[in-house]
Amino acid sequence: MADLKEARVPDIGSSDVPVIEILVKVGDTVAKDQGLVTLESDKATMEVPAPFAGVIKELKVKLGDALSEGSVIAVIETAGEASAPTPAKAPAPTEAKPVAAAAPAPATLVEKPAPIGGRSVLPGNAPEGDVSPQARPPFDSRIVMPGDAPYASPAIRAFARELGVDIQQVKGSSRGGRIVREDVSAYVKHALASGARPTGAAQASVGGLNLLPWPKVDFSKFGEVEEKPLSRIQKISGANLARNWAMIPHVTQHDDADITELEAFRKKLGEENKDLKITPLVFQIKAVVAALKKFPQFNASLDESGEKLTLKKYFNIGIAVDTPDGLVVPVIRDADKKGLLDLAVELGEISKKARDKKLGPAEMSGGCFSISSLGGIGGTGFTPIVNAPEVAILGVSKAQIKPVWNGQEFAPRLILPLSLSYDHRVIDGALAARFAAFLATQLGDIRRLLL
Ligand code: CAO
Repeated sequence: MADLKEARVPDIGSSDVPVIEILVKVGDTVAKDQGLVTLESDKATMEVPAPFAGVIKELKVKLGDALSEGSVIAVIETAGEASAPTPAKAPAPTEAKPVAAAAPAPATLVEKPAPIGGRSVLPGNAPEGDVSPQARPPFDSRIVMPGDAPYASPAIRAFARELGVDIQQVKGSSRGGRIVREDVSAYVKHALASGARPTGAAQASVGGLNLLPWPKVDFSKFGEVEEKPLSRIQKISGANLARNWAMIPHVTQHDDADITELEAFRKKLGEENKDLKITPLVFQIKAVVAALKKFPQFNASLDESGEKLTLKKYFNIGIAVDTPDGLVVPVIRDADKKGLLDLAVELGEISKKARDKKLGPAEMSGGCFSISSLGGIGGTGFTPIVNAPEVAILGVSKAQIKPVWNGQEFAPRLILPLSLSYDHRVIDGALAARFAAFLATQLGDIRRLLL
């Protein structure tokens, strides 16, 4: 009679080991000891075999999952035959441990004839008497990795991933079909010679951008040149910007705010506070805080796996400041608790500190959302890069008088261009459009902003 049984991870000597390959799919018929998944820790690559033969009914893991002893890998429908312990297919005694980079054999898991049905242990970890070393046949990748799944050590797999090579495509030249470094190199050389690019899992995997090398050009061949190293700030912010641009699917939503009334109020406020520089930016900070309260999805951070969002209940706003050495982003903390004049004072202080290179790391951390204002310079719109792990950033360009139709005539209005870049994994286009429209409404109606 058919029976549903769970295939679990045996004692693998460490916990939270990531799944790097799934060797079966739902509906597959698997033989006992056939590999189900490959786990790769920083020390070893291990294949977890099916503890019994049958049909895969359900797969409980996906690539990247971290597994520990007892984690369920799959539900297997067995044919009902007694899953009596059978002699294990295992590496020779010297190969009984999970392999390190240079070791010759994979960490084959063998069934333990224990009372707990189908529980397996690593040969090296098997309690005495479980598996007789004498009973183990010599290592053969075709036995421990049915279906000709390739065997390569963690270092070689990492090497292949670095080069964007699908290890499945590489033919192993070493004993038992093991893939060595030279096999991967030969594969790449052959692929390049034949005009093909390395293909496969790494190409589709996270971080596997598979980019062409940076062009090397001798510019002096074309005219006079001068070399100038980037500043420390440029190097740091450049690396962050490159990561954020490459890893975050950006979309930029553009909108306009009619700030005619706001500008009149700002001027009046400036006249009343002559010792203070009150720029449009303080109103934008206020409007952003109101928008973050209404759309909490924008006051959030996505974790590294891209699966969990942390929503923040505080309102710290990063302000991009242009300095002679490069871009820095000091943070105005608890902006929701500060009035316009407080914000103007603080903005003046952090801008000065930034330009005097006096900002400490604490003053540049803890941001929820950033504003990059180029309005004092010019422009009609741009696409700011999201400041990870934030999920959105507001770019502000120069306000200009434009003719706006008011139903009867074109009236001169001061129009402020807004460019909202956002992480499309977290924020949908419609939500971004609502956020930007809300910002425009806030900035267009000073009474709302001051509520
Ligand atoms: N439209 C029209 N005028 C604007 C404006 C806008 N959107 N924003 C500011 N202004 C005006 C200000 O009112 C001010 O006018 P006055 O001199 O007549 O008072 C003038 O432009 C200069 O403002 P500012 O730039 O000194 O002050 P700010 O508060 O607007 O901005 C700061 C402060 C620190 C954000 C800004 O100086 C700065 O460094 N911006 C650059 C940010 C940046 O580089 N972003 C790009 C990041 S991606 O590479």
